[in-house]
Amino acid sequence: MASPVSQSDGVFHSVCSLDCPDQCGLLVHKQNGKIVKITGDPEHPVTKGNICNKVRHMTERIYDAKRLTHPLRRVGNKGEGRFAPISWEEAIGEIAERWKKLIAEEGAESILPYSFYGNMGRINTEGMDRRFFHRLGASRLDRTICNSAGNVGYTYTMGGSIGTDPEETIHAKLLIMWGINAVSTNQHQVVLAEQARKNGAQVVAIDVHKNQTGRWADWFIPILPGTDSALALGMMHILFAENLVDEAFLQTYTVGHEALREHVRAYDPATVSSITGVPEQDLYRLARLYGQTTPSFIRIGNGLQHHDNGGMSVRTIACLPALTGQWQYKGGGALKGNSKFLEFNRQALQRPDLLPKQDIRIINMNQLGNALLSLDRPIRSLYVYNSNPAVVAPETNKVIAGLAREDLFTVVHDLFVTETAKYADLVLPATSSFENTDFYTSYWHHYVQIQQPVIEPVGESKSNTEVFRLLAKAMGFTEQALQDSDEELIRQAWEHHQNPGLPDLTYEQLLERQYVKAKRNGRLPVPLPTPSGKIELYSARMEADGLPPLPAYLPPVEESDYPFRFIPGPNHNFLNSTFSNSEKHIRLEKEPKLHIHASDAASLGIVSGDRVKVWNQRGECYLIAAVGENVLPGVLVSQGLWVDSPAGKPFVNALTPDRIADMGGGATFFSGRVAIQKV
Ligand SMILES: Nc1nc2c(c(=O)[nH]1)N[C@H]1C(S)=C(S)[C@@H](COP(=O)(O)OP(=O)(O)OC[C@H]3O[C@@H](n4cnc5c(=O)[nH]c(N)nc54)[C@H](O)[C@@H]3O)O[C@H]1N2
Ligand SMILES: Nc1nc2c(c(=O)[nH]1)N[C@H]1C(S)=C(S)[C@@H](COP(=O)(O)OP(=O)(O)OC[C@H]3O[C@@H](n4cnc5c(=O)[nH]c(N)nc54)[C@H](O)[C@@H]3O)O[C@H]1N2
Ligand code: SF4
Ligand SMILES: [Mo]
Repeated sequence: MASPVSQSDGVFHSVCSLDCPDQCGLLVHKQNGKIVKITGDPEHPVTKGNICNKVRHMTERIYDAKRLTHPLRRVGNKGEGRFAPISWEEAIGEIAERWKKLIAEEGAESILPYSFYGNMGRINTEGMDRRFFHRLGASRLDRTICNSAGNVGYTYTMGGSIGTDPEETIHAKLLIMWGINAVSTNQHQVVLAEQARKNGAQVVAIDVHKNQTGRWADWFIPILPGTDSALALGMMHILFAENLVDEAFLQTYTVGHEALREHVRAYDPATVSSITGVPEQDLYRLARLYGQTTPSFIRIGNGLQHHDNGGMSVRTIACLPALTGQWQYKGGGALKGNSKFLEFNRQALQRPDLLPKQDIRIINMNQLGNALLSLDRPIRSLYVYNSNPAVVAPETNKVIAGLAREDLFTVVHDLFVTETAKYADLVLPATSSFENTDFYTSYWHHYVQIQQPVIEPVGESKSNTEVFRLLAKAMGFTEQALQDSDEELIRQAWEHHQNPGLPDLTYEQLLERQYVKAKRNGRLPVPLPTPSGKIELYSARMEADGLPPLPAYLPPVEESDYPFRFIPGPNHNFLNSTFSNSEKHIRLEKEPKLHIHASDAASLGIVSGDRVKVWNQRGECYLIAAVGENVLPGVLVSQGLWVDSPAGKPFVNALTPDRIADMGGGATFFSGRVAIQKV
């Protein structure tokens, strides 16, 4: 069959490359060699032809006049965004020359890659790049900005990213959306929940903000930020006290249930209510509803783990389904992530054997500002791809001060001149995923998909894999692994992968079948990959790691006396900072709002629509007040990583802490405190 790129007209299978759990199947419509429309693929078993507004408008982004088409060299000051076009030969030549000199003078660890999942394609985000930087011997980046704390927390309990098959959640009778704004961030979970609802299921949302998801739920439970583990422990207290637990399941499939039963006596409803702000009668109602409804499903979101104690919150909530034995029932259980089912051969793809030595320093991406400003052995060159740290990383002012260093040689590879790219010495144009070959594995559903290029690269843009092949050549690296083609990379990722759920997956099958589902070894795949093979309510591994072995409530860090807790989350029409430069998406969002409780607003003389300054010891930003009852008193919530606003600088991460969470080196975006005033 001819490849889509060689056909000027037609409709082609594709996959959404954005960092979104749904990982939708797409259809790309082509006319006269150009993409004219993107729709959902009705044949995708989970997403079934529905896609979000963001991607329905994706054609405009692919052909956006602002899109980069040539490499650029900076001609203005750092941050000014003035550039002149250069050739790829010049760009690659200059990078190689600068890096060779740096390596000779200061060692390869003076170079730092910085990337995340602006594109979820595996070979372009964690394939050829890893091989290249391993071989280079550059400082290593700990990619912790998203879900590290929660993943580690969940793994202590369950052994890995092993959750309910979302397709089965249509059978649940109770669905708890816990710290997830699913209407915006996991819309197909909402579609599945709606199906369950038609069969009589109830939906509960537990959140610090009554947003789209809270309004959709049957019952919205507002909670104070960072107190979720206390709520879960309070539920456990009632479940044990009222004999709403499944003793047989606890005996067979868990360790530590006796110790947990004793331990949760301390979390009595009065104590838990005072910590969480959830009234005692609501706590009883929730615990009884959970204890008396089967199957019940908890969708654990990312928001509740962006706190100092986020790992423990997820670790604790992950224990709940075991108490009532929910893992036995179709649609029961919990889901934080499901990547374990789609594991491929990471070693073969990433080739850690190319590292020149094992003890290369590792830098936590949440502390980029510190890394650029205060390391004894300084970073002299930064290479950014698939990410926009000037907007998405915490402590923006430190990050910007670092990026502004005259002695830092910065290269940014992106589709646009992002805020980060404005500080680059060289900017390289990236292809969109529709111009690439790659494979995609969801972290929510169980399908792997392949993407073949649908159009030729726009302008002179190049994919990440292609740029790293060019850089490897220019550096004089002769390993074949650094010249392997995209197809070879995909083949290697699926050879000897030891994933029993995808026994003999080949490149050809991926092409032919389009949507390949991993098989699960049962609802609760026992033995679990925990040390005991069981669900670990008591975790000896946590104890060895210096953490409380039983679930616990550890209060959030009180970093200052500023009066408000500040939760700056993502919004509906952007994808992190992606689309924040698009007129259409900005229009849909209208303005960067700050949600404040009516009582707080009244005492500060603020009404809806007022421009407010929000500040703390780290910085300031300007937002538009939205007064109401959508947040608890003492809590402020904004949505979206904005880059431009008529209200003034909207960079919320100027206020967020770069403290590291309790587990996994995770981010603590939502554990900061701020003050506000009307301007
Ligand atoms: N439209 C859209 N979709 C996206 C994204 C996007 O930017 N826009 N981003 C993508 C990415 S990278 C990710 S990681 C996911 C994130 O998507 P989600 O998993 O939904 O995570 P967040 O939106 O960060 O936060 C979820 C909710 O947690 C709440 N929250 C904050 N702190 C607490 C707390 O202490 N307790 C409780 N119970 N709730 C709390 C917030 O108010 C928010 O409603 O979405 C992905 N999908
Ligand atoms: N305040 C606050 N900050 C947050 C969050 C929050 O909730 N609140 N969420 C955090 C979370 S969960 C995450 S995951 C991070 C996400 O942070 P990032 O990973 O930085 O995500 P984006 O802002 O979407 O930026 C991705 C960039 O990659 C580029 N890109 C896309 N495809 C390609 C490609 O193929 N090649 C190259 N070279 N570039 C490409 C895009 O154009 C875009 O500029 O943000 C974090 N920051
Ligand atoms: S962003 Fe998410 S919901 Fe939208 S098309 Fe992509 S995968 Fe689907
Ligand atoms: Mo994320």
